Order: sequence, then structure tokens, then C-alpha cells
Amino acid sequence: MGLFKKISKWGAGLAAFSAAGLASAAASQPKDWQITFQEAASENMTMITDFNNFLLILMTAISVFVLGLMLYVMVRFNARANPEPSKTTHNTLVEVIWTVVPIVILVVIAIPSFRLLYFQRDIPEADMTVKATGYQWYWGYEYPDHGDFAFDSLMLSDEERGDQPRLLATDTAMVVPVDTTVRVIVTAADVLHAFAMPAFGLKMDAVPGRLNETWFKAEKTGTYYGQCSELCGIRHAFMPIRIEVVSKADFALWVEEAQSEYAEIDNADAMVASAEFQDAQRH
Ligand SMILES: [Cu+2]
Repeated sequence: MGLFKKISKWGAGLAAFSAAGLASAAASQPKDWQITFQEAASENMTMITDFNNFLLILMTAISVFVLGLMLYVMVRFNARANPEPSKTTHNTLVEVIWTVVPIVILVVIAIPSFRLLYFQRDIPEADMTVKATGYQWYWGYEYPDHGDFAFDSLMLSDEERGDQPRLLATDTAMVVPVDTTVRVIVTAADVLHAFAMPAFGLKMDAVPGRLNETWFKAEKTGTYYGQCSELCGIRHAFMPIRIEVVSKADFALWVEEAQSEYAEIDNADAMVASAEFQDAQRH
């Protein structure tokens, strides 16, 4: 692709991006020519984005400073400009400075870094729990607090997906209410998977035989797309995650519908079998 074409495509991508930003309830998903994170939809992701930006500024400043020093040395102390080099080998002040300043920089980085880590790891009192199970190659969700129903979420093909984005479209979605602390129990039934949702700053390994725990609190309603983030086999790229964040009233309605629509966990074996059958039919 020619440079000009690339640039005009970049411009178009930006325009599309800001248009999507205006219709903010639109889906949170990767955009063409996106180079930064997806827009944050949780406090956790806001903190991650801020920390990332802070580090970017810090390392740019350090790089510019070091580059400046190197250019200065190259110009000022090359053999032509400085034919008689100094024989100095030690300078206590300079040595103290180049030891202490990096330590100070590391401490300045460590403080917000640990704050973020503890914010993620200290799971707050949750309002509800959803269990996400990774299967080769789709996700299953269980709602133990709302009548123990369970269902699977499979990727839709290009013919089936409608308006949903390619390779991210799913038939069913994990539905949660807005402004609610959701505890997510993550596990896997066969091999390692990882449950990830960029807009929430969420990523948790799904390990067979083990329950991992994470949480999120979505601040905006809308559709959010993520993907399995652990290489789990030939169809790893085809087990997307869709989370629908809805109002509390809409969530109550959905729960009522889901209770009659989806199987109870007792019947889950039959449900998994049917999902596998559907999957086999599709591919
Ligand atoms: Cu996977």
C-alpha cells in the first residue's frame, strides 16, 4: 500500500473512530488503525490507561535526555573538537547522581504500579457472581445468584453475525447490570484459556481444575467485545467474548427471560453436547 493511501486510510479510520465515539453506546471493540487502548469502561481500565500514559511520558523524557547527552558528547568530545582528552576517571558527585536518580525514578514508577496491582487483586464485596468456563472453543456462563442457569456463547459466522463485528460476534452474551460489582469466577474444562475484556482491563487465566477469581464494575452500558487470550488450540481465535452491560431494570428482565430460556446447571451436560453439535455443524 502506498504511503499516501495509507495516510488517507488512517484519516478515514480516525473519522470512523470519532463517529463511533459520538454514538458512545456503540460497541467497544477494536477500531481500524487503532494504536492506543480501547476506551476505558471501568475504573480499573482508567487506572491502567493513566499508568500507561504516565510511563510513556516518563520513558520519552528519559530517551530524549539520553539522546541529548550522546549528541553532546559526540559533538563536543570527538577527536577533532577535543584532541587532548581529559584523564579523569572518577567524579563522586556524578556517580552519586547517576545512582540516586534512577532509584528515585523506579520508586516513582513503583508507587502507582503497586496501587494498581492492589486495586485489581483486592476483590471488593461483589453484588453478583458469574462463572465463565473456557471450552475448546467457546465460552460457557453460569449465574449462580440468579437461579443457577447456564448457557454457552459461540462465535457467529459471517453469514450469521448481522451487525456484529467479524470474529467477535457471538450468539449469546454474558449480560450484567451497569454500576454493579461483578465477581467473575474463571475456569476451563479442557485446556488453558484466558478470559479477557480490554475495555474493563480484565484478563484472567482459565485453568482446568482450578477456580480463578477476578472482578469488574462496568461504568457504561453497551456492548463490549473481548477474546480468549491464551493460545488454546486450532480454533483459539474463534472463541470471542461478548459482554452486554445493561441497566439494572433491563438486567432483571433479562434474568427472567434467561431463567426460562436457558438450562439449569443440572441439565448442563445436555446443553454442552448440543453446543458441540452446533459447533460441529458450523465447521
Ligand atoms: Cu481459548
